[in-house]
Order: sequence, then C-alpha cells, then structure tokens
Amino acid sequence: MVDFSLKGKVALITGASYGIGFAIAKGMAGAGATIVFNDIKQELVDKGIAAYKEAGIEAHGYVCDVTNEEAVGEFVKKVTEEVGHINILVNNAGIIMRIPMLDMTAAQFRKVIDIDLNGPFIMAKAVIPDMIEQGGGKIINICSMMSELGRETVSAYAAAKGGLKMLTRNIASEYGKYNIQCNGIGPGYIATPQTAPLRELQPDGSRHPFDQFIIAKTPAERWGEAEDLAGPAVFLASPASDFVNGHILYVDGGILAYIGKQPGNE
Ligand code: NAP
Ligand code: GCO
Repeated sequence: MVDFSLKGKVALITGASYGIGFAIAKGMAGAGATIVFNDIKQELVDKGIAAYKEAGIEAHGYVCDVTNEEAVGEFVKKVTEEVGHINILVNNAGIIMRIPMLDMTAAQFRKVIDIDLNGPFIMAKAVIPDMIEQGGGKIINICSMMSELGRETVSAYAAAKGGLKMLTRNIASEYGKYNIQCNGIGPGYIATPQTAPLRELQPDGSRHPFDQFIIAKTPAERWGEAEDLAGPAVFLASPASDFVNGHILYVDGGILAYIGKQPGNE
C-alpha cells in the first residue's frame, strides 16, 4: 500500500499564517502531521493560530524572522523541546519586489535574496543535524515559475528562486545519504495576497492586463488556488516520495509546457 500518511510527523512551515503556506499546512494536518509555523509579527502568528483553530487544527505558532540565524537556531531548539523533532521543513516564507532592475537599489535586491534564498539556507542548516540524528527527514522548498523563467521587474525574485532551485538540488546531493529528501514545489500563478496587485480589476471593471495574460498562458485557463499545492506537498512530505530527491515539482496548470494561446484562439 502506498504510504501518503504524515501521522506522527512534525511539519514546520515557514511564513504560514496565510497564503500558500497556510494551505500546505492544512493539507499536511489532514494527512496527520502536527503543524508548526512562524511569522515575523506576533499579531500575524496570533491570527494564524486562530485561523488554524477555525479549521480544526491545533497549530503551534512562533515569531521568527527566517533571515536571522541566531533567532532561527533558538526557534528550532524551542520547537524541538516543546513540540518534538522536526521531520518535515517547508521553506515557504518569501517576498517579491516588482521593480525594474535599473530602478532597484542594491539594498532592495539584497532584501529579496535574504528572505527568499538565505532564509531557506538558514532554516535548512538549522534542521538538518537533528534530521540526520533521527534517521532522515523531508525538506520542501517553495520555488516558482521564476526558477525557470524571467520577466520584467522581478530580477531579484527570479535570481532568488533560481538559486533556491539549485540549493534544493545541492541539499539533495549532500544529504541524500542520510535519508533526507529535499525537493521543490514550483507553483504557477496562485491567487494569494502576493499576486493580488496582478489581479486587480481596472477602473472600467475589466480584468487586469496581467490577469488576462496569465489566463492566456495557462492551459488550465485559470489562476491556481493555494489549495492546489496541498496534495503535491503532502506527497513530497510522505514516505511515498522517499526515492524522489532534488526534484522541482511544478504545479502550474501547464504554464511551463505551453507557448501560449495564439491570437484568434481566445
Ligand atoms: P504571501 O501571501 O506574501 O505570504 C508570504 C508569507 O511569508 C507571509 O506570511 C509573510 O509574513 C511571510 N514572511 C515574509 N518574510 C518573512 C520572514 N523574513 N520571515 C518569516 N516569514 C516571512 O505569499 P504567498 O503567495 O503565500 O507565497 C508563499 C511562497 O510561495 C513564497 O515563497 C512565494 O515566493 C512563493 N510563490 C508564490 C506564488 C504565487 O503566485 N502566489 C507562486 C510561486 C511561488 P508577513 O505577512 O508578516 O510579511
Ligand atoms: C510575478 C508573480 C510571480 C508569482 C510566482 C510565479 O510578479 O511574476 O508574483 O512571480 O509570484 O512566483 O510562479
């Protein structure tokens, strides 16, 4: 029988008060995992705990900035003492800044790299030693279409997510022998607060041009929902994927496979 169960496992999902992380955490809870999450503000952690409770999940929430190595070390130690050994890490926390490269400051570029790439490195470095002690573990890095493709105004984000793809492969290469599987999920365009500006209705009530562009670029002809990512995440967190390592699983409705709707075929 294929084992998709996460019963008895502790899953830590970063930045999971809402959005994709929240949906992945709900999916993992449904598969039996104990949920731990963090956010950078206590008020968001409190809101997250209430939202999980409303979904029937007793989640453990902590305030922690994934870019702060000392705070992350204390966070992981606290979780291990208070909840249990971390079996599954989902590096979900991330930001985007949509600024033309020539207008972007080095400080802005560094901030995106720090959260979207250094953060996953710091989190993985903090959990791997105990995963080795425990005989294995699962790390899932939330990558992006921008791990493969560029577009105007997202240079820092694409550089970070491209780097995160290779960090995923490197963790798989370096720690696979300890029964640690490190894989990525590459979501397509998902309807969350992060992409809300790309979906805003225009003053005349028409759809945002980018919204129309994505619909034309997606064979599924829709934006993804955060819930679309829960199943792939449970698969990569479960024993069913024990021989999958260093893989980026794109959950994009077919965008990467499709040249885009030809004019006149709308
Ligand atoms: P979101 O709605 O903006 O949520 C991001 C979460 O990360 C928020 O809870 C945020 O907390 C948290 N966060 C930000 N900086 C942090 C830090 N330094 N330490 C800890 N937590 C931090 O984003 P989302 O759309 O759910 O995306 C989640 C992940 O999926 C991101 O890595 C994103 O790049 C990736 N992704 C998104 C899409 C999409 O279309 N939405 C597609 C592909 C990949 P605050 O609210 O306090 O800032
Ligand atoms: C953008 C979007 C994308 C998505 C996602 C696509 O501005 O192009 O925010 O980057 O967030 O990463 O996979």
